[in-house]
Amino acid sequence: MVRRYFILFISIFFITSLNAEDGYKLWLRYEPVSDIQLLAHYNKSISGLMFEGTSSTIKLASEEMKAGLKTMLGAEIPQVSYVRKNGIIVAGTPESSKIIASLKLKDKLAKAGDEGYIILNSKYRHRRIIIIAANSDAGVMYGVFHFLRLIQTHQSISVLAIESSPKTKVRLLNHWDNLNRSVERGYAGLSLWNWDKLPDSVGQRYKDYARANASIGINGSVLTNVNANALILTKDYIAKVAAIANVFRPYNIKVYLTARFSAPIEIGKLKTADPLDPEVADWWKKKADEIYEFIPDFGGFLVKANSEGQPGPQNYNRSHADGADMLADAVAPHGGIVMWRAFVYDNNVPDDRAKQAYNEFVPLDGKFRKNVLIQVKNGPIDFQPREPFHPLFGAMPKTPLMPELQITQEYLGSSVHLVFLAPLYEECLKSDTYAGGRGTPVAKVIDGTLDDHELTAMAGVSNIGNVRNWTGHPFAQANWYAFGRLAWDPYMTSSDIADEWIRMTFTNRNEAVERIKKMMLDSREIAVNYMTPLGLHHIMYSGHHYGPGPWVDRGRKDWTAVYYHRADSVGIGFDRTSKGSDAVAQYFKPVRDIFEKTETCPENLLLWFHHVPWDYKLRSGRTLWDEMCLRYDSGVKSVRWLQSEWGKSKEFIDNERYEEVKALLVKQERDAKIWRDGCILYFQTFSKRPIPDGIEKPEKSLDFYENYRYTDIPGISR
Ligand code: GCW
Repeated sequence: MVRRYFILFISIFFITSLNAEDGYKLWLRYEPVSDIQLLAHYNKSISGLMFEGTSSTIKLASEEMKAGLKTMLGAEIPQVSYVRKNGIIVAGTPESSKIIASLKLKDKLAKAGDEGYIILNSKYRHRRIIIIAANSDAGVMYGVFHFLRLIQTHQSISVLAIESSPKTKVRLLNHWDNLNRSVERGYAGLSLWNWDKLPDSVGQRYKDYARANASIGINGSVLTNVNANALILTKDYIAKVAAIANVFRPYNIKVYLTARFSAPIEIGKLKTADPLDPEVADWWKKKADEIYEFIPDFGGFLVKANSEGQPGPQNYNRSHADGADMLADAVAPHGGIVMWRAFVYDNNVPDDRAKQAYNEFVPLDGKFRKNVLIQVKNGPIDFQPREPFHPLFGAMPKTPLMPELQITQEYLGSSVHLVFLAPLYEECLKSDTYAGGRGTPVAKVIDGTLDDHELTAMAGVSNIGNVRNWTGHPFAQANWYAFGRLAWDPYMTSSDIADEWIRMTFTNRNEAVERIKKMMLDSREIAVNYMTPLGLHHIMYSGHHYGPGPWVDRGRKDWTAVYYHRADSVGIGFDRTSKGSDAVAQYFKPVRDIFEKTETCPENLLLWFHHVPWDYKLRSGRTLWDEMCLRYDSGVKSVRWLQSEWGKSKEFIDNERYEEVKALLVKQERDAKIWRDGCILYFQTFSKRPIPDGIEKPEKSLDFYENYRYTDIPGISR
């Protein structure tokens, strides 16, 4: 009897543990390969591992390979010291591996650079081998993750000719994490950095975080919020940061910190933070020296200055270049860099907010030290569901510019809405700036090839927190993943990224992959439709930015919605043409001419650049008003489509994540309706036109939407 219960217990445990997929493993699930033929192919091709080198990086790479292969192939692959049979994977550098040194790989390795790698089928002493070679152990590690990805995504390994190297040098996450563990615009729990317990205890999660980042090529992490706290620069905190850096190091990840510009006053007891004051410069030099004593490979500083209340050089009538250069001089002797944000705007300037960063920074081109990068958000306002690319891209040829993309969904449904952001990133990276004539996409500016910059970088504002699945929404993991992949190669397509991610995260069954991929690729446009169609922007509710707030008209002018949509009885939209704010003039020709005219302006940016009459005829033949209503409505209907597509995916997905996404899609539909109905009813007070036929009519009155309060959304303070 007891035995029977035991068996029952064991089988229940087994079944539930099969279903239990809480998302912690991200895309590194290493599911067993169930396709028999493929499994036979892998087993035939791989018989042993020969990892050469002694560093902790090589050690972790070889452990990763061993563990990954074990679960995927169901067999322990032994570490060997000789190539005595076919199928040995030889991994190392020309220094660490005689075999690699003996093969003719010089040219290929030269192209791989510091962090790249090559993966090849080759022969050694008449035996078939697989080579994973690089110039550094970090490169080998990246190659190992790539190789594992091939198996995770069920690709053949019989003809391998992979050469890969990152197109940007510094690929980092920006954490907007505060020292009290709250995360600004974070929707996935608390900060991963448990300052109370550091430096004594550094839990497993730090390691898992580093490993996940390494698997997608991320090599840096700014631990603290750009709205900075000077305390992080005090000795006790530096020791804590050093403990984190020690965990990250083997994964080739450097730590960076945000520097509060007024730190010399706040923690240094100086009277000023004037960057031209020698005492101030000296304070920063000493501070940098101190940090590097603890963390010899410290990456450098990220700075938000003179923006949204943060202190900066302008407090002393100095320029952004004065401030950046002073900090750059402090870290330069140690090889550090400074990332100075271009996200600046001033509510005292009665000019179009979209123009301010450009106006501020273009005159400073050429004035920055060599180790300074200017970090520019993808668009000129602020991480909207859709923006045109930032006009600074291409406009500062003497200065390396790095894009800042937002991974956390501040304006895109936080961790509740399914929105795959790769299409948004891709749209920006592929936008043709014409800075060097036709065919000068943003990607070419930031990978340094346009203006010959060695120092290149890309930053993503993290969506990671301490919730079990890291990002809240299971699909939000894909945005972290996509950022890493694009930082490595800004020319990748969203479709390829989604394909890999789905196969690694959910399933390799083609039918499901195709269906889920379509959901993901359409999801961003769906959100644009139910939130801000046709170029509308910044009409979110003030404060939380989650739901609609086109009626917000109080407070600081450029934080209101009416400042941006400008709806009136004539029409709607922000006139940024030469007759309006002339923001179009900041773009190169012919981009500016294309944006200037309503007939040539892409319709998805129409209301960004134009104030358009309600009856203006769009390319569809519909009036602006009708089209706008239609887009809002189609956004809602498309969320229902997402729901039904997800329903069809049920048999391919583990129960836990299936149900979680399903429940989130219910909320997403509710929220999409609130967006649609709230916006249509509000804008109707200006358009005075009927809601066209075929569109679901709002269930409630405008008053309801204006007063709606969410009670179930992460990150909304109550
Ligand atoms: O998007 C806005 C956010 C702020 C943020 C700021 C910035 C960190 O609403 O929360 O502050 O941008 O990027 O500096």
